[in-house]
Amino acid sequence: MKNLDLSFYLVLDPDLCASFGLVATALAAVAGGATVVQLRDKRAATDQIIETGRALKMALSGTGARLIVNDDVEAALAVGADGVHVGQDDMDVRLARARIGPDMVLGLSVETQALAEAVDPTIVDYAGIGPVFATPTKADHKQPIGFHGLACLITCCPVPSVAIGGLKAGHVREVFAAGAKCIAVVSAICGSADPEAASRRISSNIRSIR
Ligand code: TZP
Ligand code: MG
Repeated sequence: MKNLDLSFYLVLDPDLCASFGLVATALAAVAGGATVVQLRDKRAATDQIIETGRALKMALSGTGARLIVNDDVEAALAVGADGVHVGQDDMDVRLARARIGPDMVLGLSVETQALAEAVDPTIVDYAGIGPVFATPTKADHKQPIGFHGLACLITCCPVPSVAIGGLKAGHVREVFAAGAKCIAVVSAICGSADPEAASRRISSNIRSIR
């Protein structure tokens, strides 16, 4: 998996990050232990994603954290991001892989057992599985799967799994016990008054079970 430390994955939300901004929130989260940062801005046009993505890439350089761009393959390429994450309704993963080449990371959202079984490990590097719980962060999310559903989907998914949806520091143990390689959070960090401390709580919980 292209040297990607998939253990602690921050997904940035511009609204929730409004008080500190995307770059400062990402840096605080990485200082607290986040290993992957995804730029997810559903309202931005490609130009705007590229501008923000370049600022993030510059800020994160030298930290060891990896940058993933959500949805927009062309923006991910223009930014020089480490990877791109697509949903089932975004660009087809075969087309995305053809466009980004073999070296960039490609993540795919998976919400059901059938979709988990259909993941092609020669194309997709990791699966984002969820939502584990209902969450106000993603208005149109699919049916929550709970930890039991998470474990089931992970069992039939041929690539490493990133659990997402309503997850907080207190869920770390159950997420990894279900077989996930990674916990992904948005509001647990972006909505926090102290993003670095919030991130540190999650990473220290991860360390405590390893
Ligand atoms: N995909 C499934 S749930 C979700 C995404 C992007 C949002 C998760 O946000 P939060 O605040 O960690 O519940
Ligand atoms: Mg998408």
